[in-house]
Amino acid sequence: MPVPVPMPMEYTSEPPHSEILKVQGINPFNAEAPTSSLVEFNLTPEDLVYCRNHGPVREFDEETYSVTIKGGVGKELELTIPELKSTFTTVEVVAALQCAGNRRNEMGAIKPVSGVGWDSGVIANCRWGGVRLRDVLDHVGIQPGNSHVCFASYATLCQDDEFYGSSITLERATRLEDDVLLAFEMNDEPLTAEHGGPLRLVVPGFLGARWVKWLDTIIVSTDESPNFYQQRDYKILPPTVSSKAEAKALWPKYPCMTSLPLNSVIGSVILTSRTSLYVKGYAVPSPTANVARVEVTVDGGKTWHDAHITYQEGRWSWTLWEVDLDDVPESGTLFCRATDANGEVQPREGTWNLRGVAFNGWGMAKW
Ligand SMILES: Nc1nc2c(c(=O)[nH]1)N[C@H]1C(S)=C(S)[C@@H](COP(=O)(O)O)O[C@H]1N2
Ligand SMILES: [Mo]
Repeated sequence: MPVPVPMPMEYTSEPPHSEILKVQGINPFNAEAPTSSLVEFNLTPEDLVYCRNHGPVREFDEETYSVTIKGGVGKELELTIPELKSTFTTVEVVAALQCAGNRRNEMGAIKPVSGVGWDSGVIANCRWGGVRLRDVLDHVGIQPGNSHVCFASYATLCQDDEFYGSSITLERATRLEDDVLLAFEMNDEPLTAEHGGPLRLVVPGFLGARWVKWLDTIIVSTDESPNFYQQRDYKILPPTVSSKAEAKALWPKYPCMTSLPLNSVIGSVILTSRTSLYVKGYAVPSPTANVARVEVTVDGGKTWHDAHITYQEGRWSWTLWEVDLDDVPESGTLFCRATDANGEVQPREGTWNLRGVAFNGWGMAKW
């Protein structure tokens, strides 16, 4: 299949969306799951997987869909999904897909931020099935001097650019333990159009914006992707930058976001008696290790109670946790914090930034 002709920015032919998400916007469709529902499942069921779109959702036929790889040794290579499946080994990885704007509303409470007003439900923990990007790059051969792999979906126009794109370093793309996949399955089912089927990129640990949906082009390159979403968005600007006008000249000066930070969030609080609580939540890995411990406090951090970890699957999955608390006052404020396997602790405060990304202050809930 040649590079698909971009459709006009029209939303009339979208497949039906999940009806149990909290809708933040239609055209493009943006919706998140209630966090209290998310923490009920180890692997997030499809209907609870958030939707984050910068343009229309399009459906393609898996039999004829293809991805073109450019910048390897020799001619460019076009592979259909059936060819990807028959040429390379299919592998699976459990990884949390998380939008960089998860918890943006909490950062916005410090000072207004720009972006969709997300709570803590723009996250999904799924089992992704696909082929390793590393195997595909091995197959095409890498020219010396290249250092980035760029990804693009020309299939859908989007709000801020002619195509949707991202890039990661060649090192990240090829390290076996980083598990970067070209995925065609989610939770052991074919990947639906809503989540980028027939083919999307999976970059465990990295912000969702890099996980290009409806992936049709891969370019091995000396440079990062020039795409809007790589260069002029999804960056952590310093707290002194507080308007879009100020940000304009500064985008090129700051690095693109990669891994999301160590984080934990309270999903539900149930009063089990007048003086006891049952609390559940999730936590996500740090850039260097998965979560080893989650604690909660009802006295603002003076004393901490260890939560029981009920689920974790490998380096990239989220962690689910729960805790029973006795002798608590009638009402109050709960906080949670995560510690990773290297001893790094989630900070008390998240640092404010204009785009409201990567908020990871202690999780908070009142009862
Ligand atoms: N082609 C394309 N890929 C995309 C996007 C998009 O708008 N278009 N959104 C990105 C962002 S910001 C996120 S957080 C994830 C969301 O994936 P989901 O809708 O499957 O949850 O996809 C990423 N990949
Ligand atoms: Mo995102």
